[in-house]
Amino acid sequence: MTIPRLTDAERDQALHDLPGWTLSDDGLAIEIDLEFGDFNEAFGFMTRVAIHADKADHHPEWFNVYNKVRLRLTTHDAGGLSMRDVEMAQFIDGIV
Ligand code: HBI
Repeated sequence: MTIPRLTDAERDQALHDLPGWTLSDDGLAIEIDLEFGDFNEAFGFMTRVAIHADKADHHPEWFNVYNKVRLRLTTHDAGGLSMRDVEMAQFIDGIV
């Protein structure tokens, strides 16, 4: 499925509107490091994101150790950032 990649201007605007998220070194993703009270809270967060991701058919790349979760959002089908990543980041910002 071809999903349009964000323009540089759209990318910059998205990052401006998503505090805490940063552009990856390769420029293809947005990333954030989150810290929760304990593993149970972290995994509960991951469960909510996983359910949303499956409904949205858009899945994060993530790493969890105890109460920390690192997320990377990119759109493989676009070869970089798309609105799907922005929407997923907005969802995440809304539940942390
Ligand atoms: N998740 N992050 C991400 N990027 C994608 O391009 C993507 C996905 N989840 C599912 C998906 N694409 C669908 O197109 C599957 O058919 C591959």
